[in-house]
Amino acid sequence: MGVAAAAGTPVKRGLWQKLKAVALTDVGVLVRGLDRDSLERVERVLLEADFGPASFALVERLEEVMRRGTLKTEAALRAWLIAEIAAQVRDAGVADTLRMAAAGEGPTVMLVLGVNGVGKTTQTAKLAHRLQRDGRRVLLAAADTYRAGAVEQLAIWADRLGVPCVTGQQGGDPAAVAFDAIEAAAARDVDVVLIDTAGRLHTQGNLMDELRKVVRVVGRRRPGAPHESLLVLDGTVGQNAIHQGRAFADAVPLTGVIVTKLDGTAKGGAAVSVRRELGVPIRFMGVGEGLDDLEPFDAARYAERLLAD
Ligand SMILES: Nc1nc2c(ncn2[C@@H]2O[C@H](COP(=O)(O)OP(=O)(O)OP(=O)(O)O)[C@@H](O)[C@H]2O)c(=O)[nH]1
Ligand SMILES: [Mg+2]
Repeated sequence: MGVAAAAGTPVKRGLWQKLKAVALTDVGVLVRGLDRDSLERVERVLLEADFGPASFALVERLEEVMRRGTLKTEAALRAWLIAEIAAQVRDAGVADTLRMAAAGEGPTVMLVLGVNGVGKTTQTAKLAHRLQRDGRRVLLAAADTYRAGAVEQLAIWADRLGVPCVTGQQGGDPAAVAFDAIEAAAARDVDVVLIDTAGRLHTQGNLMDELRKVVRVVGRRRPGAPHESLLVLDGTVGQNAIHQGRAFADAVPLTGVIVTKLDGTAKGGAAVSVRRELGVPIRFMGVGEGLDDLEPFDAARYAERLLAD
């Protein structure tokens, strides 16, 4: 195989390529089993891919199965790894059924939140698209009154989707926009209000307070709302996503997580820790910039993506 010879080349490699390079240094490996050094290198690759403590469990299991000599081909090793990683995240997700308000109760309210640039606005549009496909009438609320151009960005998506978009003034109160959006939804017989919020660092106390206020105001206007508070996490940022997640979960009762940018990343292992650390299920995976690039979270597909050949 001689994969190790290519180890120094500065090509952006996927996780499987990296694992192959450190584990399958020659054809004899699958027969002999992995030595200590190779196992340690595998562990390092997994840690770098943000698997966190799950890395140790994976390597332990790998050592065991290599010793038994049951993995005879590269393909078998890859399939084994996919199954193992899938098993690690299996309990991380739940079915993609979004909580909807009961019939006759008025609009369902969904809040999309997270730090800057993780993909909130894009996932809001993707969710709207998905709900529309299910026959729901959707309305978007541009509650990012903070960043210049944010309202316009959401309005463009609304235009493409052919759905109404409630906006406020730049610098205005996002809670007021959310309130107005629910009013508009009730008047127009809309099923779901999707509220896009401003990116905020989990360390910005005043902005986290602002988020709490949005939740409070929404809940007062519409008992039971928000029905969904979805935290968007960038799948490529690693363990830091967990710190962000914790701070948001402290501020707002989260109902689910959307992990984005899982397309073409050698990382993404952080999703393994999300469920365990936050106690919040992953609902969806963002796998691109288009409207259809939102998949219900599925452990096997997730593992397949991470170990794409
Ligand atoms: N590759 C990839 N890119 C994505 C995905 N989701 C969003 N993006 C891109 O990420 C960038 C940021 O997306 P936005 O939706 O504007 O992120 P945001 O969280 O709303 O950003 P702020 O409002 O500035 O906090 C854009 O270029 C998107 O096209 C995804 O699943 N995969
Ligand atoms: Mg945005």
